[in-house]
Amino acid sequence: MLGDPALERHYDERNGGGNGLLDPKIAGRSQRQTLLPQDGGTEESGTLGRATLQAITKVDLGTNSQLNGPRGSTLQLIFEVTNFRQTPMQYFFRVNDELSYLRALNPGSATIAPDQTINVVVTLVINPNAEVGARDKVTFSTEGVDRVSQAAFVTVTDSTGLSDSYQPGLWYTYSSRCEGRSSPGTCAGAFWTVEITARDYETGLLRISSSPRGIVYKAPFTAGTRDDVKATYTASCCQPKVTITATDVSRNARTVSLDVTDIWLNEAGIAAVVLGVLLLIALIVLLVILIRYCVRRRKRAQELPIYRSDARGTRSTR
Ligand SMILES: [Ca+2]
Repeated sequence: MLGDPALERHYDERNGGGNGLLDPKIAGRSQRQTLLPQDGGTEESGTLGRATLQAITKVDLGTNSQLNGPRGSTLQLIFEVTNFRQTPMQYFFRVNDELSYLRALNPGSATIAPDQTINVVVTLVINPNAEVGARDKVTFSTEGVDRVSQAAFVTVTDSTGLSDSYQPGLWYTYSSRCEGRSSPGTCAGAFWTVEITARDYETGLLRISSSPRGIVYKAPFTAGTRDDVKATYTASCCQPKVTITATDVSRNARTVSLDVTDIWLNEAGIAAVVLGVLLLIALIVLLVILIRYCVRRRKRAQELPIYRSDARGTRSTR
């Protein structure tokens, strides 16, 4: 599926028809290679990327994108394209969808300076005869040195729209920490990694972002999905803090602030602490029983002379 023919003509006019975007061979290649840059990105952040963190192109869906609307409405999706390379790069953009709601793409190409982000606006008009609940899968991708794509589900709603006031779920686990390497003198050259999972049950997850940036998705996902979305964040031990935000299609956001130098216990550590507390409670109970026993014994010992004096017959008992 190569998208809306009108939109492709739009590309053709914009780019003078000479950039090869409409060449079926190139178009086919971009379909096949959709996954490669993202996979490469994950690998980079895990191995060689530890030194550079991210030397790739990244595409994110902007949080002000409109992923649902009633029949006949005009929606805009904003794709944020970032060039993480050290040099300016020229990119061509393309977009396709399944239900032919696409109307415009702006700009069709751009040169992005190092470490800069530009917004590419994709405009859709929902078919007036569309069924409520229909989902159009829109796939945006870059062409040029990197082929990176990001897909999104656009959902047709009734006139009241979708209601969702619940934040997405957000979970994390550290896969490496800066043990012994977190002080300013020892942090250089050491890295830490946290694995993130986010999920939104209502309108679906839009994106996971971080400050400072550096989130890498483990696999391509379609914005609006209700499945788990997994990502990784890796940073130098000299930068121990990060704020991670998961946002759903209705712009509900959940944020966690992490500091890798915080005291933290793994499962074995938690088990040891629980066992220690249980032992302490057992010890206290034992001590209380012992004290009560001793007190009773002493009481009985104090009462004994009275019995003795009784035995001498100074007083009669019973
Ligand atoms: Ca939600």
